[in-house]
Amino acid sequence: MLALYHFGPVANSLTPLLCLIEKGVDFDDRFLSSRRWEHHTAEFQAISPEGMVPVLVHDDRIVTESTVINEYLEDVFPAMPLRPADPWTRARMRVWTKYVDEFFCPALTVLGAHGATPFVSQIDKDEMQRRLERMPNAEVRKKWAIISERGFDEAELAEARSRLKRVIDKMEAALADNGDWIVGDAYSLADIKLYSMAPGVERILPDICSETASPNVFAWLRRIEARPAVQQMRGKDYAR
Ligand SMILES: N[C@@H](CCC(=O)N[C@@H](CS)C(=O)NCC(=O)O)C(=O)O
Repeated sequence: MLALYHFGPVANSLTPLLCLIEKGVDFDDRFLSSRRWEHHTAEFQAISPEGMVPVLVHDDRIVTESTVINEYLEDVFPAMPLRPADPWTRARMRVWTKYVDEFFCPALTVLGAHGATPFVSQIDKDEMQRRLERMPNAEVRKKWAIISERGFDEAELAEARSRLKRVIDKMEAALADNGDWIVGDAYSLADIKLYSMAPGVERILPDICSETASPNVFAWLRRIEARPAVQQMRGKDYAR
């Protein structure tokens, strides 16, 4: 049995979802609606003690962390390889996936979560308090507490925007140097990981990520969107 618990084709959930579809591996698609708090059930938290997605369940084994899940999928399902064969290119792929986990994702989370403030601030205060008490992860709880009260302040938003500009500049330079893909001569787990976040920057910050501001990143985004696996993923009907 292979099952993926996820929030749909966005952010960290997109990473293993797209990897599975690219590899053509059959899996049990366990979409959870964050708006309906479907990740707060005791059943899900028995699988994911931090209450977070994505989570892969393979027979009786649980794998967490989107980057680690993709490396696991690559080891278990090596057909349609998404990891470069050359050790140096593979090392560079991992530097990029680490960079997304440690720098890109935290910066985008600030702006993404802030954008949810109008929806979250309408939740009844007692209900929100009960929700916060059901969040096992302290960082996640802190984020929800901030957006349910006031959202992030201007200094925090400015810092996140400035970090995201550095990310897009770095990607732009890498693609100018390397060509179609972020490392090596083929689409890899590094492209998938970056693609889990980059559409969010294009949507929220068009002054930083657009055809004119970042032409190489713009063309790379369109190249990825043209892939049959991405179209298949985008065509799925996840009822939010
Ligand atoms: N480092 C983890 C991060 C996972 C993560 O941040 N998941 C978010 C969704 S993108 C989550 O489950 N949040 C729970 C919540 O906001 O309540 C990974 O890459 O899998």
